[in-house]
Amino acid sequence: MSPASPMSETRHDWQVDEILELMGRPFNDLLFAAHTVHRAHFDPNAVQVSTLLSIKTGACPEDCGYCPQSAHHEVELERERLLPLEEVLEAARNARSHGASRFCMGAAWRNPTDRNLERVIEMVEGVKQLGLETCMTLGMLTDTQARRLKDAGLDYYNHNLDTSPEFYGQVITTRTYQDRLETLAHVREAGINVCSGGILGMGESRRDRARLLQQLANLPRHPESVPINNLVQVEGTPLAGTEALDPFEFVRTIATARILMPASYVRLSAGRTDMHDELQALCFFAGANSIFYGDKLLTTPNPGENHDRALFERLGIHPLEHSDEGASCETCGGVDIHAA
Ligand code: SAM
Ligand code: DTB
Ligand code: SF4
Repeated sequence: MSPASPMSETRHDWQVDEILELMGRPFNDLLFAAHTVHRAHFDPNAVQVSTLLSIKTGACPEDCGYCPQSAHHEVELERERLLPLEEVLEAARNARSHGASRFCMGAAWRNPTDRNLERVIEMVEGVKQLGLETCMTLGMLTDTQARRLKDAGLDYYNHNLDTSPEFYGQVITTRTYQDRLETLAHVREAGINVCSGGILGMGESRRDRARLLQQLANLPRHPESVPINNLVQVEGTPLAGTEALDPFEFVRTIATARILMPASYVRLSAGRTDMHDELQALCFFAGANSIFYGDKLLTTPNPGENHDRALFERLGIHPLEHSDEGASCETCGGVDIHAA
């Protein structure tokens, strides 16, 4: 059975040449394979919807070359201290009333201090009480911090590998790839669902994209959620002015992620404001089944809700109420076994 067979076993031993072979197939062959895998594991017309809120904006000590929130870059950005609890809950209520099933809170930190952790824990507890799934992205976590968040009821933690181990040093120098892998291990060991992916269009090669996917797919368990961001170029960041990625290359990466991590939610993440609806539709066909909803990501724009609602309608897509509803695997009937 070929590696792209819908019934192929979930693997954690992908070789980069196998991934490059998949990525380099004729476009229609790759999309057919990815869509077949997608259908075997998910309702192809259901898309999970998350809303993002920046709970602490700007002045980040890290030097990530893509990021408008880094204190190392000259970007026009209003800095904000950690938001008060009530403001966060108000935004979460609003997200819920607009159909989001998950509320993701992001902070521009290298890592949370223990004092800040206590404050974000109140946010997790409050948002959960509203009946929403919770996700946080706060930078690096120790094992103790991850366990504290788990005890508070955190459902997902987002921490991206961003790119290949080889290209990484050209984008970020203030923390290592190994630091990121360690945070992911702490999150996994604490029993929190892992959300981890990367950014395309930073000037990396196809091999770098394959290596990123290899790192994610060969983790001991696949991340439950895999955000694939297209670089949002922000004036003042070192990566502004990078040559845009061929959109078909973006779709190829989504399709390959779907084949490598068949039961994971693949999120068509940042960068949608620069994509035509046709390109987004191709991404959904290739296996993307999650998006951020709402007119802002953390600091940059996102297509407005009305636009996304109209797009879903035109494509016959419906938003998922809860992410474990989406799994419809013909082999096992559930998502957990695959993510094992
Ligand atoms: N500070 C925390 C961290 O880096 O882990 C959490 C917030 S950080 C903004 C979350 C993720 O957003 C980054 O890992 C990166 O993948 C993504 N991101 C940031 N700026 C971006 C941009 N300009 N375009 C696309 N993705 C971006
Ligand atoms: C992810 O992979 N993408 C989101 C979320 N995780 C936190 C963030 C995208 C940020 C885009 C730039 C900005 O809005 O500041
Ligand atoms: Fe800071 Fe996160 Fe932006 Fe890096 S990506 S500069 S860690 S907010």
